[in-house]
Amino acid sequence: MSRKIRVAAAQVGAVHKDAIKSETVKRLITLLQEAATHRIQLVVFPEATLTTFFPRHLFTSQEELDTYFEHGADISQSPDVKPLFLEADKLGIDFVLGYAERTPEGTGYNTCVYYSASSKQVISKYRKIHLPGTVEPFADPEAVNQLEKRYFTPGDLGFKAFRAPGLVSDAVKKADVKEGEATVGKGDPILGMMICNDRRWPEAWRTYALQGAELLVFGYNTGGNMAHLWGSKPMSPEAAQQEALFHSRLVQQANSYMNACFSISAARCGLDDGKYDLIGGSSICSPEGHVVAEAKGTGDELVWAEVDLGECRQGKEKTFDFGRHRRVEAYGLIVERTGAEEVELL
Ligand code: CDV
Repeated sequence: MSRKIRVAAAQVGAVHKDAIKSETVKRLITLLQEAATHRIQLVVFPEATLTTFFPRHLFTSQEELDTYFEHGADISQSPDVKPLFLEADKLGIDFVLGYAERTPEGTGYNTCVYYSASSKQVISKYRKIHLPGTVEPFADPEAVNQLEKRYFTPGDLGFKAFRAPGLVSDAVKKADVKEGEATVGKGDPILGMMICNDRRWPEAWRTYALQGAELLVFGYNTGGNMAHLWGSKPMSPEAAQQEALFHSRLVQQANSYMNACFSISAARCGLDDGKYDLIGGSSICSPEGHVVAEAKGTGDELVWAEVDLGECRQGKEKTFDFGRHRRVEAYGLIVERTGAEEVELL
């Protein structure tokens, strides 16, 4: 039984503040078409792919802010974005797309959806849970802001793993299972979605891994020079970028290994408005923590690989066989306490 699938991260370079959404979508379609030439089955696009990373700006006009959001309940019907869904149908490629969502009730979420070409519908939605940054801009006018706490509400959909149909040919289906038959690792691929800052939180990965996730996917917008946000010591812009890239790789490789899953990360990168740099480094990582494919530059670029989900079994059945080795009786604080409290002074 083969559990090989061909997957890609579609890295997207600079998208300026005044970029026209339909033009940006054309770039995504070009990446999708390139994916088709490699017989890719799943393409992951970045966080908030459709616009510049607007949470770095302070908007005083609600009308202007709302131009960066998708409105309505169904992204696949958004006039600017619909051509991407139609192309995916034509090419038979699943995709994950990040975008800013304004619900009909007016709530703003940092969202992504999984579109299944074989089902011809969105089969899963995730809303970013860990919102970094501040509500108010930094006092220093030179600082790069991260106003996600101002513009978005923490996601309300949890970390819900799901199976994607049509990616592996001989997946065991519920209806065909005989009594007592073992099905672990034989069904349709189990996926989980995160968005950017979520990748730095092991709780997110572990919650998915506890549902058997074999492939975690996420897009990101990570500034190369965010000293105000990180509180980092002074360093050159080049050193700051390298440090940001190092941490991005570190969390992806370590968490893929510790949760025995593949992962795909897709960067929005490059120099927005000739001023705001975002790191690249889109990659595909194995359950043993190795990078199997990685972006070379900071522009539009397809990063792809054929991965065998069967390779997750080693970690899931040996080192990280949760059922045999986890000790939940010792982990109470993880859910009882949010912030750290130092132990008593001596
Ligand atoms: N978009 C993000 O969530 N960015 C955060 C930092 C740069 C604020 C990140 O964790 O990469």
